[in-house]
Amino acid sequence: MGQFTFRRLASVLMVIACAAALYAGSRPEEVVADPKPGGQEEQEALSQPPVEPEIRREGNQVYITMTAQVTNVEISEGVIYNAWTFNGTVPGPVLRVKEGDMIHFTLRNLDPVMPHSMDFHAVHASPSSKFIDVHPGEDGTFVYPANSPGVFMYHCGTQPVLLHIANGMYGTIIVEPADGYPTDAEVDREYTIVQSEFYEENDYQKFLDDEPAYVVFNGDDFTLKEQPFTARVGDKVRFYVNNMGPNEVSSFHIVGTIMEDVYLDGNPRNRLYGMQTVMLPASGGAVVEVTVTEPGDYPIVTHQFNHAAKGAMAVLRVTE
Ligand SMILES: [Cu+2]
Repeated sequence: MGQFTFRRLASVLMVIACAAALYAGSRPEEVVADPKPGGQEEQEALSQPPVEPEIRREGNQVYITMTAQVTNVEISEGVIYNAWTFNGTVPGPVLRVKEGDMIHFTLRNLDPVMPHSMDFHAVHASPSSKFIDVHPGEDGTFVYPANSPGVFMYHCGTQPVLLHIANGMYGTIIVEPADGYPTDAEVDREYTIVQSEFYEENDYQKFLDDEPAYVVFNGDDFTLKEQPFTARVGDKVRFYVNNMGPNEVSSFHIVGTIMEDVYLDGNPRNRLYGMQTVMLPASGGAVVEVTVTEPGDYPIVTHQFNHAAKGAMAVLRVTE
């Protein structure tokens, strides 16, 4: 996040250690292993412009092409994270398909250094043949059915997975139920909220050990406060919510409302009523519906308030 990361400090220390080792007459590689995988500096110097995903439908065959790329994103005002992304945004684009669709997915890896992959939680597939690495500069195409409706996480599944998710490679795919939700006709407007965490930039040890520095909705800690979701008094508002983690759960709550209908993981058969808070495990999703009865600003939070204080807050602005 800063210009001077712990990793750079480590590399400076390594140079000093190597110089000391040479001076002492031993070979430097015996003293300290290179902590930086090759090409990391090349990645850090890069910010590839976001590109739209290509999505084309022929009947129930859906052709989706997405990119893996390295792009700077603003996670807090003035705080830039050199992220690993799908299509240049964190989270990646919200995808929507229908139950019963066959997905023809192509991952175009624009990252010059690092292999990446795509693990769709929405599909039935053999991970060892369909969620495999696509190497720098290459395309990989995989075909799988989306047979279960829901709100699903997608993420890069390249090892170590924690490194790729914490660096920004995730998003949400909504698989619309073939017969819709029982409440479809009542819904006046709908929004998507994706919760995720940021740690010290690209620092795997901190991903493993530390508390998140930021917990955010839709990729940063300011946009959804400055530009609230909107509704009118009497509207029924649907939120597709999905927690990316990588490490923390979300206790999703909308202040001033009770959730009339909740579909856990977005499956219409997982219908719950009258909930105050929905627990979203890492990767978990839900469809959450509330009717707003009075004008005002309704904060949307994770009720784990240390995380809300670190950014995971939005506003639903209701007017007459
Ligand atoms: Cu990746």
